Amino acid sequence: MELRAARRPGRRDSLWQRGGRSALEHHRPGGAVRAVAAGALGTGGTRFGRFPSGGEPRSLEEKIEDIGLLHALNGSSGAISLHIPWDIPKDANAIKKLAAQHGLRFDAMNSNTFQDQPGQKLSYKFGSMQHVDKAVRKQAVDHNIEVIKYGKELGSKSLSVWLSDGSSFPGQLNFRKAFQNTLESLQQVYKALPDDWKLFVEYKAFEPNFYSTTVADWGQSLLYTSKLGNKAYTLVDLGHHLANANIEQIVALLLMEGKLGGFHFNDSKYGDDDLTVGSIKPYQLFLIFNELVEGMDAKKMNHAHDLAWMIDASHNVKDPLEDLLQSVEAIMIAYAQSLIIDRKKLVEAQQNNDVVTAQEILQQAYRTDVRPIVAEARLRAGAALNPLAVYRNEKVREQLIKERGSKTIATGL
Ligand code: RM4
Ligand code: MN
Ligand code: MN
Repeated sequence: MELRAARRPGRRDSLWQRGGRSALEHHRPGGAVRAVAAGALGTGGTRFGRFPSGGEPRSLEEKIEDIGLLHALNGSSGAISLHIPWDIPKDANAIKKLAAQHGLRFDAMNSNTFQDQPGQKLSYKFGSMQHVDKAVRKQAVDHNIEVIKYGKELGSKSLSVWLSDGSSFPGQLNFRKAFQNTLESLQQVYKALPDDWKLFVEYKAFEPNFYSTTVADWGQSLLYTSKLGNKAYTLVDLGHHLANANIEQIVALLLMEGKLGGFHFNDSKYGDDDLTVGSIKPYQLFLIFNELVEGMDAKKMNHAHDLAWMIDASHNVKDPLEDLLQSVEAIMIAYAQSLIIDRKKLVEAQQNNDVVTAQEILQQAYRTDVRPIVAEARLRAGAALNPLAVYRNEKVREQLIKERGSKTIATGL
């Protein structure tokens, strides 16, 4: 693999004079990742502190510029997923125009009823859509409807709902009532959803509540999305499972049911760590893509468009943009590896209960170094052969710090 950084063919200008060609021209067939959660562009923190790397985006406009830069470098980051109220577009038309200049579209809109905002009337301390008080539930529903309104203005086609609702101690909550309240609230949001939109219901096993979560796992999410209707789908965030959960099996069954909406990619060792995709369990990522490719092909789905491919990560010690480049690369590698699995032989081996051959087939693909072909495909699509090297050689972070300052803090977690 050629490690030397390559620019787009025929481009002599620095990445900083990005006039002219829009990154949209460089569509990658089957290109995997389209969206990056807008919260993922700053340095994340823990409750112990935050160590910003400087030059963080100070506004939605600057977040869009950052993702535009990623997209120009890797040709596979062509959408942005906004959080409201962290990323309220003040002038939707101007924001849309700016995004289009960078070849970006708006993927799922995210609502936020897990934090209290300044000036908010009622508190979400004891939940939002599950709340025992109808007025709190209504406030949460209204917020989601407002998020849909922002999304419509931007041309988004989906809403992601992640609820932190749950309980921290036994006895705090009636599980059945909490479920029913949440379902009723979601039903009202669903009613406000345009016909060509999708509603994603994200699940998470624990945190910030530590005894129960009202949408805790894929079964519970599927229960909600099945009751809601065919515009509702389950969203899988890789870090939201209990340890050692078989995520690839979850993915296979959700796909089978036509209920898989998409992903929040990240990686984890212990919990919702939000680490760089593929940094801890790359084989698991490959096995997930194995199920995805097999399952999407069985349903004749479009790899690029029929699911939402988003990254939901937090960067405590790395430059967020470098981290995101690594994440997208890990996804492209796992995707490419899953495309070279000898499916015919695998079916045969399964049919013959030949466990050894089945394992050999998967590992043959997993152990193939597809990095050169992923890089070549990226180059041919007009992006950089080695995005990370270009980013470093062009001293992008240094330029961002010069432009924006060293103490800027992006909205998000
Ligand atoms: C949650 C979940 C959501 C994300 C928030 C900030 O753990 O992953 O998707 O928007 O964090
Ligand atoms: Mn998530
Ligand atoms: Mn999370």
